[in-house]
Amino acid sequence: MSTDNHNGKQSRRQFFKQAGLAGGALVGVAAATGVSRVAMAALPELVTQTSSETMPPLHPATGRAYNPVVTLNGWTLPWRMKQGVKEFHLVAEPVVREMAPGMKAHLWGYNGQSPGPTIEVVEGDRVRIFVTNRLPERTSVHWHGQRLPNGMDGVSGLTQPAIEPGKTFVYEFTARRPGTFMYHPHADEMTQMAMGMMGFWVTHPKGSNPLIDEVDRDFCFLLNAYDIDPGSYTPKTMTMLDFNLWSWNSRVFPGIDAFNVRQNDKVRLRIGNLTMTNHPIHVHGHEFAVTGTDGGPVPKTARWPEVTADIAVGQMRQIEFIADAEGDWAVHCHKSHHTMNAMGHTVPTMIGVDQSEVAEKISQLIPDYMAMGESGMADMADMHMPLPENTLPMMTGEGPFGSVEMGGMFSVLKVRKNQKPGDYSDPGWFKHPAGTVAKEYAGPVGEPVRKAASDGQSMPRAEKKAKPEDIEVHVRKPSGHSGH
Ligand SMILES: [Cu+2]
Repeated sequence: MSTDNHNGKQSRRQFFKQAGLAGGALVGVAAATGVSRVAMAALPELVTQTSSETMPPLHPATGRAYNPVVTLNGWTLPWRMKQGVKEFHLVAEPVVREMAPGMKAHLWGYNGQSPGPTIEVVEGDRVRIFVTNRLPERTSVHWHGQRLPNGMDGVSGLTQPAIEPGKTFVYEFTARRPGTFMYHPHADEMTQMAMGMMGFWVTHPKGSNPLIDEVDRDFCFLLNAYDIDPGSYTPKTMTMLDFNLWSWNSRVFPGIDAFNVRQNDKVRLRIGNLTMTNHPIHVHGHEFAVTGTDGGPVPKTARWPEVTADIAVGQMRQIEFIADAEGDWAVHCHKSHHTMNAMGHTVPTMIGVDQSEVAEKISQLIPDYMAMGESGMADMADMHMPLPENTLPMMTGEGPFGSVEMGGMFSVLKVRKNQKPGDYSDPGWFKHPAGTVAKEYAGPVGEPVRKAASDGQSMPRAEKKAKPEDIEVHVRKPSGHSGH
C-alpha cells in the first residue's frame, strides 16, 4: 500500500475516532453502498456527517502541521494526500438539518449537513476538490476570496459550464493566501444559498506570520438566514428581507453550542456573512480586535478595540481577544429581531393597551383566547403555548436564573479557570462568587423627584400646559410586511 493511501485511511480512522468521542456519526458512503474500491479509487472516499454537534478539531495526520479550527455545530472535511496534492470530495445534496432540538429543516448542503464541512489547508498547499452534484438542479462552487486561476473561480456560465445533476467536476489550485474564506454556489444562487449551500474555508499560514498570531482556540461559523413557515420544513426561497430564522451555521438559539474556553486563552472567532443583511456581532465582557478580513490580515497599526463588529453581506471577519474574565458571557447579533425565532411580524404593538375588556368579549366566543403582549413580549417566553409541529418558540432557552427570552443568533462564551487546554466540552453554568450577582433591593423606594424647574433648561417650557388628551397620540403599526 502506498504511503499516500495509507495516510488517507489514517486520517479518516482518526476522524471516526474523534467523531465517536463527540457522539457524532460519520458514514463512509463508498463502503456503505458497496461500490467497489477500484471504481472509486480515482476519487477520495466520500465522508458524510449525520450529526449537528460541534466536532472536536481535526488534527492533520498528513501534510504540513497546523493548529486546527473548531466549526460551531459543524466539522472539518478529511482529505487524502495523492502525489503531494490534498484531495477533498464535496457532494452537493439535499440534507436534513436540525436547527435546534424540536425543529428540523429540509435544506440543501454538502456531505450530509448545511453548512458543508469546513475545508482546512495550509498556505502553499496544492488542493484538488471533487464536487459531485446530487441536487435536482445544476450547481457550481465559488471559492470566495481565494487567489486562483480564473477558470477555477466557479461562476457557472462565466468561468465554467455548470455541474449538471449527477455529474462530478474537479477544481484544482494552490492555496496562495493564508486567511479566512468560504465557499458557495455561483449557480441559481438565490435558491441555493436560501436552501443552505455554503461552507467555511481556512488557509493556515505556512510557518510563522508576523500578522497572524497563534491562538489557543480558533472557532468559525457562517451567518445564514431562512424563511420557514411555522409547521413546515422547507425554506421559502423567494424571500428577500423577511426571514424568520437567523442562524449561525444553520442553528438557532438554544441549539447553538457555547464557545467553551479556558481563562486567559487567546481566542479567535472567524465569522462569514452569507445572509442578505448586515449583522453587528457583540461579545460581552471582553474587548476584541478585528485581526483579519477575507482580504487578509489587518496590519497591527490599523487594529482598534471593539465590543461589536458589524459584518456586512458577503464579508468575513476574524476577531481576537484574551478570554480573561471568568463567567458566562453572551455573544449575539445586536439586531434584536435577529435574536428571536419564527414569529408573525404583522402583530400590532400592544404595550400599554388594556386588553381586559376585549379579551373578556372574545373569550365568550373562543374559550381558549389569550390576550398577549400587554407589557412587552417577555411573558410569552414563560407561556408554554401549543406550537405547530416542527416550530420553535419565538423566545426561549432556560438559563440558571430563568428564561433567557432569546432565539436566533445568540450563544454564550463560557470562560472557566479549570477548563482543560484542548477541552471543548460544555462546563455547565457559571458558579458566581458570593455577592457578585445583581439582586433585588429590599429597602424602601421613594417617588422620583421630577426636574420640573424651567430655568434649568436651555429652552424654557411654555407657560400654557397642554391637556393630556391633546398630546396623546394613538398609533397603530401598519400591518403590511416590513423588512428587518
Ligand atoms: Cu443579525
